[in-house]
Amino acid sequence: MPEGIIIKGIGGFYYVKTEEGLYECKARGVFRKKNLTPLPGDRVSVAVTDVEKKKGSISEILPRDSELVRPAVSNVNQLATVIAVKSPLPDFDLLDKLLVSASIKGIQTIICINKIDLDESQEYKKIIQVYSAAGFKCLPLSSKTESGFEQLQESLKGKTTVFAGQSGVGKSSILNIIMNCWVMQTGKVSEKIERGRHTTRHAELLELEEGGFVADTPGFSSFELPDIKYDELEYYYPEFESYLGKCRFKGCSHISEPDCAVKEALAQNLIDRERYERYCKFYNILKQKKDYIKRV
Ligand SMILES: Nc1nc2c(ncn2[C@@H]2O[C@H](COP(=O)(O)OP(=O)(O)OP(=O)(O)O)[C@@H](O)[C@H]2O)c(=O)[nH]1
Ligand SMILES: [Mg+2]
Ligand SMILES: [Zn+2]
Repeated sequence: MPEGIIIKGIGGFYYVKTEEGLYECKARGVFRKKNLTPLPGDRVSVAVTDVEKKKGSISEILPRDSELVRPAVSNVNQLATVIAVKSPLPDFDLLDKLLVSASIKGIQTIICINKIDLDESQEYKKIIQVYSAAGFKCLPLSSKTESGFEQLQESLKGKTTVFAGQSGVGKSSILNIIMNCWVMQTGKVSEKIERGRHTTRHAELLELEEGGFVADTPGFSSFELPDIKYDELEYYYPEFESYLGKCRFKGCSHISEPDCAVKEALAQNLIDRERYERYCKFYNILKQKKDYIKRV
């Protein structure tokens, strides 16, 4: 029984890449009963029903290491968050939310800073400074001039990476370069809506020559932090790590308490102020949600 990875699912069919080629599979009813939907990224066993036509049915889904909801892909081990230095200007709220969400799921992240060809004053260097100091790997890119791609390809080898970020930052353009062909539609949102009105967007894993998979996602219109307890948010800021547990008060929120190690680090510019302010904002949002749930 061949084993493989689901690379996409469309209309009840799942396409499974195995060593013997690509199989078109149906899922067995047993999954429906268990309320288990096969996802791209799933490692599965295929019961072959037609060798010639490469058809079969999925007989088993191996345990998942991780599961993303948007897009629905399993076994993702890297999230490539994409921002553009310009056009559109970076949405740092969204970036930080994505970084926190990935960290909650135990998925490692990289930050792609695209469109550096438009960045005459080299603003991107400041972004790199802030985010590398916070502990993230940053890659400056231009899909126009194709610069920075060697380093990016190196970071993708052997992993399943999902690209995510605002609309128009160049996710699909980046993937087209990585895949060395026109696999993803790019361009202005308005044009895309015209062209793509009737095409549902399914996540599809694209296999890299050097091993590993990548997947594109449509740009976010809004993105909420996952429902975690507000007092856990601190764990998802790598730059806070060495200060946690060193504040005067147990359960310090690092917002209003005195003798706070995080705030001291902030005062010494060891923590970026804007990242910190977004932390405070997210903390308050999570706390309000919690208080609201308590009240009703
Ligand atoms: N100057 C410049 N333009 C770029 C670059 N990368 C992408 N673009 C342009 O930016 C526009 C948006 O690119 P896409 O790749 O469609 O962006 P996307 O992130 O996939 O957008 P959504 O699919 O809507 O989420 C297109 O017109 C691209 O040609 C770049 O590095 N430099
Ligand atoms: Mg796109
Ligand atoms: Zn504190």
